[in-house]
Amino acid sequence: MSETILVKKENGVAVLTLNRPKAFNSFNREMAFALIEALKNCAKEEEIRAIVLTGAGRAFCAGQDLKEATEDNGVSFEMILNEHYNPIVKLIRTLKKPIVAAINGVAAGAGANIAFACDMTIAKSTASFTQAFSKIGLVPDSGGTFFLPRLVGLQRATAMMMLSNKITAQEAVDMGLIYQCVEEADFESTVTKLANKLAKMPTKALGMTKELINAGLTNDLNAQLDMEGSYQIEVSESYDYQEGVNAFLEKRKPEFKGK
Ligand code: T3D
Repeated sequence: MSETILVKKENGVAVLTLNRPKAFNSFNREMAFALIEALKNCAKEEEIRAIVLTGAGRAFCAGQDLKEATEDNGVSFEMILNEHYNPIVKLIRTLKKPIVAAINGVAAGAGANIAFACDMTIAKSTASFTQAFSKIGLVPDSGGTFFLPRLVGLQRATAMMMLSNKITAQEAVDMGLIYQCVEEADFESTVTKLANKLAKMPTKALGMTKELINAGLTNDLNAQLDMEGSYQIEVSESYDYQEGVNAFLEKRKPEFKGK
């Protein structure tokens, strides 16, 4: 495994750390492929029931490595989009386990949009977000034009994407862009607590919830109600549903197995 992604597995949680701190964890081809591989492994490994995505050093991720993008290295924009960012965003959305983005510092360009594609995004109070694309004459990618208007509404999303202003972690929470903003001293413990909690929950139901949320972004109400119905019937046959109901009736804590 490439050193550009550090992988730590503990208590059912895989922590994936973007690890190119000198370049603010911007994506080169090696790191993009390593992240894809790490996400695919997390999807396959049954014992992994929650994932944390974070960055090493001062930044979360500054998006595309602009040095690599402008070198004469045979890597085209088409390859960068089709082989790096699009697969990463699709994997994040289709992986049937919760993914927490732990934003330790600035998240820019594709780095910001990858953070917004995660299931729950928690940022250090000193972290910030910027679309960045417009400042270098590009359009947003990595799902930004899909997720941002849905998260914060058309006006704010348009302003963010056209102006590329820096948004603080607290502003991001206030506008519904991310889940939580946490003081620096409490950041790691808050992320660990949330990830450990998610890893002990009924993973099958959480994965299916994620699929429903994905579908709800484009379905009409009838289609969504039908899908909820069939998923509820399916999940009612799971081990964890039996365990959840039994634990409730027996007034004890459930011990979910994730299936
Ligand atoms: O092929 C394609 O390009 C298509 C794909 C596009 C996807 C994208 O993500 S496009 C957007 C690319 N990202 C950006 O435009 C962001 C560029 N970076 C910045 O605007 C700023 O660095 C930040 C706002 C992220 C942080 O600002 P600040 O003042 O805290 O830090 P800094 O001093 O600008 O950067 C610190 C170091 O990180 C610096 O290295 P140095 O000079 O100390 O050796 C800087 O060069 C490096 N760095 C930051 N961003 C990138 C980067 N190196 C390479 N690529 C970067 N994107």
